[in-house]
Amino acid sequence: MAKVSFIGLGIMGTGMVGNLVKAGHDVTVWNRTAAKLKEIEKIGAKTVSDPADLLKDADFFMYCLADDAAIKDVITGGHNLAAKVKPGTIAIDLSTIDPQTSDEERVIYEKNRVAFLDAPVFGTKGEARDGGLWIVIGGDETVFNKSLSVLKPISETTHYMGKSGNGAKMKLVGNLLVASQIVSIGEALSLAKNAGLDLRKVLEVAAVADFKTPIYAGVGAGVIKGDYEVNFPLKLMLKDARLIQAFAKRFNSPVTIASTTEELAKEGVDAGLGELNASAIVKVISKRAGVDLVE
Ligand code: NA7
Repeated sequence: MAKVSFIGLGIMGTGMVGNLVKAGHDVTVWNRTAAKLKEIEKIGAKTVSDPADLLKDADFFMYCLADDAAIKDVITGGHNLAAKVKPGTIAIDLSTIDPQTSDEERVIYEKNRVAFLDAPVFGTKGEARDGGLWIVIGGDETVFNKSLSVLKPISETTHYMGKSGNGAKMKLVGNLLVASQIVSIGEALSLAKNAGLDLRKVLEVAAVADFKTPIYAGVGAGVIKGDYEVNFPLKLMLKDARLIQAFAKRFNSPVTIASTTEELAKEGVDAGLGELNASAIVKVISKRAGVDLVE
């Protein structure tokens, strides 16, 4: 079993650590907010109070942090751990970040003879807790194969996407699809309500017709109950909408849905909904539409 150093006890990282421990790996964790370390010790992970202590003898250095700023604070600047990792370690970034930031990480690791994979994940709290994430990976294929012992326990699927950065790129492409579905179910339910349709019946049709998706089903079921319990916070969807646009701009590729998502998510975050589930974007849409979707 491998020695794994892990950073980030957010919604996603906490589930990942649980499954790495369950798989029998020797996991040591650091998190910025120290209070979360006490909790993770209860499930059998070791903890350190100084992140530099993670780097002594790890086989894998894994992290799942909120955004580019966090990566810059912890990995490539600030604590600058990328420059301090022992040669021979495999570093795996599971965060959703700009592919350019991922490339900055790769450059530092390469100088230090540390192999690096960008390996962001699809799925939210439930998939992280149940080891059912869908991971997309960029980097050297031999390194990817060597990392399966730590990627498999946290995932249902691992897709090797090719060269370094391709995992980060795939994640933004996928999140564009996620955003489009959350916005479209919000607009569709709001229109249906305004038009006098029974939303339960609308969702029944959406669950069987050729446009069915798990996102329409999951978000739809929550919205008609008024349940916005967080699995993936709205504030991170705003981050992703901005990342997608910056990424697409480099190719002059249109992403009108991402700019709509940014506008709606920002309105929600400004209204204090940022810590709710990303489906709270539907709250913004239904408010604009002048309807209450709770049935
Ligand atoms: P959360 O639950 O918001 O957790 C974010 C984690 O990142 C958490 O451990 C934070 O530490 C950590 N973080 C955030 N900013 C920093 C800085 N500046 N320095 C150190 N640590 C930091 O997010 P999720 O778990 O839902 O998502 C994680 C990623 O997966 C994200 O990219 C998603 O888009 C997908 P804290 O506990 O707040 O001290």
